[in-house]
Amino acid sequence: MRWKLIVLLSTALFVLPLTIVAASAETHEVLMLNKDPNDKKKRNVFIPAVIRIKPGDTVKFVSGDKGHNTESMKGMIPEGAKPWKSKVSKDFELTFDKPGVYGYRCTPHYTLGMVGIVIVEGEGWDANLEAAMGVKQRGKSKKILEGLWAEVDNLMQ
Ligand SMILES: [Cu+2]
Repeated sequence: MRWKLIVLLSTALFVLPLTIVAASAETHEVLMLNKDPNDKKKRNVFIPAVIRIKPGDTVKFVSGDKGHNTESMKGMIPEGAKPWKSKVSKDFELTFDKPGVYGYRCTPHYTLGMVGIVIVEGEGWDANLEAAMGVKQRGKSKKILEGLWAEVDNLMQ
């Protein structure tokens, strides 16, 4: 029957692009660890600390060691983006839709320098960069973030 074929084809044409869009969104892992596996002197780290992803991608924060979490930092996420705060010692997944830079920290270890940055590609992704860089930091995070911003600069070229 010809109409069955037509129904089948139009369904395929409708479903196929949706499948492709869903399949192209990736999940990236960021480990929350007591020690940097590549430099044992660095304690309380997100690995990788800076990550560049596409809109619609998900970051899975993996509780590699207990005692850590992820929390967005005030003034360090794009306008209109939703702040987050995960539970300590738990994995946490977050999908990023809005282009821009997202600064985050581990709540218990912020002053010890446990901070990270997610960069989401897309139009206007540098709109909140200056504001995020200008946020005043305390403790060890001040110095750590200086290094991370240099990485961000490279990744946004
Ligand atoms: Cu921590």
